[in-house]
Amino acid sequence: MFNLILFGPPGSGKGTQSEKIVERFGLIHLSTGNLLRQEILDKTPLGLEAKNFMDKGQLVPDEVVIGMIDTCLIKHPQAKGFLFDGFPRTIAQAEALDKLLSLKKTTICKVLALDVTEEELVKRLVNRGVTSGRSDDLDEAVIRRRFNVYKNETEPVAEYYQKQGKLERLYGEGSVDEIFQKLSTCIEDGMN
Ligand code: B4P
Repeated sequence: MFNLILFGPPGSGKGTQSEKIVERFGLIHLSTGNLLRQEILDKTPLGLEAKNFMDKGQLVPDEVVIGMIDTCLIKHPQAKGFLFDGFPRTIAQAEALDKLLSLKKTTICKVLALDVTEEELVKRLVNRGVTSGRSDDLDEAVIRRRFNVYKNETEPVAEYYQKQGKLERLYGEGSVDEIFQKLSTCIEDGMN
């Protein structure tokens, strides 16, 4: 099994690149952001709880997202590998993921981190807010709060994987196709 994490700050292109990666490499895409937004659309109790956190630019509680990932892993017993997008976002989530994968006798193979300047990130998110109407992209104060949460709670996850020798950093600015080419080369290296 080849399990990959696409890592980076809000707006770094994780969702955009994940769609292309799963198409080329046949991995199962697990995006906690997409799963949570679907719960909100379906107006489930989980979705209603998550919305309160997401609208404020805060992380949804660990037990909620870990439970969602657990359910998804169980649903795909034959997967040739998973692409985790936007997860793990805290050390507790990373530790829980290690445990869930070890139950399946597998592990994370690579963590690819996209580096993008804060100026470019704000530009991308504000643009997306205009077209998508995503409530967490519309207000610049909420976007800045998401960056703070990222620095305090999510950046330590990069160090967690660095210590395991699994982290690779890539420059995430340029065209979508240029970045996809760089990611594809890293994934092919990891698969061989
Ligand atoms: P996510 O859905 O994960 O979204 P994101 O980090 O904001 O965006 P992403 O990096 O995927 O950006 P995208 O490719 O779309 O999280 C949303 C919220 O959900 C979180 O704030 C949190 O509240 C909650 N949540 C999710 N996971 C959680 C977890 N594990 N634990 C707790 N809470 C969790 O790109 C952004 C924009 O840039 C797009 O408009 C795109 O078109 C554009 N773009 C992409 N690549 C570009 C490029 N190369 N050049 C120019 N523009 C580009």
